[in-house]
Amino acid sequence: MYSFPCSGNPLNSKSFIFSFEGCHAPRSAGFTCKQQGDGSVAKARYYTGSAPNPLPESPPMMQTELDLFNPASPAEPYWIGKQALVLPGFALAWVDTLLPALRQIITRAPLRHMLTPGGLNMAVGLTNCGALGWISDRRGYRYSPVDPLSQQPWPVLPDALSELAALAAAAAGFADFCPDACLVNCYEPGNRLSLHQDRDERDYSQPIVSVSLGLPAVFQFGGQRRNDATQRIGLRHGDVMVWGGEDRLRFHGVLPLKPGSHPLLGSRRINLTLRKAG
Ligand SMILES: O=C(O)CCC(=O)C(=O)O
Ligand SMILES: [Mn+2]
Repeated sequence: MYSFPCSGNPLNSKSFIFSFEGCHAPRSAGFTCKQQGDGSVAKARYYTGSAPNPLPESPPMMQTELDLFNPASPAEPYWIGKQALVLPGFALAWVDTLLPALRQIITRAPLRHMLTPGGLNMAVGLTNCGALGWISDRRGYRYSPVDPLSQQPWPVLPDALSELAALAAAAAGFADFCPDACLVNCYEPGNRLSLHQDRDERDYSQPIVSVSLGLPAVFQFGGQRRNDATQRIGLRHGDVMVWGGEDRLRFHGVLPLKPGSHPLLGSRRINLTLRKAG
């Protein structure tokens, strides 16, 4: 099991080995994704393009909590908005590369509980990789090219993560997505993320790609207004969500994480949110 302490590790720049060579993600029009994990190999096909018209009447989004803990094979991708797509199991083929990379990121830029502008500590542990990192403190929410803890640039975005994000975005109809920011969220049981919009980025025409690892969670996907009804979407280890275009500013959040233990990540959920911030 990988150890990702939410309180963070001491800074250790010697262990950091990635070099950033720019975003050179493939721009393929469709591909086959291999599922890994329990030894079996499942194949799922993902397509680029826009949402089917009409949207499926009953996408498999109303999973019960029990379903979420069942290690079933990934379902087919499904749309939860005109430009919002859930890709179950999409990241599984990258997990073996992502986990050691994440470990190095967290060693260099430890997870920390950032201060809200109101002076409270956030429950979810956060860090970043990429040219820009999302931060919060008394001065507000913003992107910074340096980690305020070390005054050093954030660890580079691993190529595997850029590639995964570009392919997932392309599957949802967003060609040439080239993220420059990856926020790492580490949830422990009981942690939640209240409804919010992602609006600290410059260009809202760029989508958001969100990768879930570890314990399952229930994601809330609302509307353009805070009080709009929300859909509940079960997100499991390896699931990826993409939302952009007319769905880019929809309110969203995460319900309190249920206790549990994931074989690879233990008692936590890690979410990687990739954005084009600058
Ligand atoms: O953890 C998640 O699935 C969502 C994270 C999120 O919305 C954010 O970091 O802005
Ligand atoms: Mn968000």
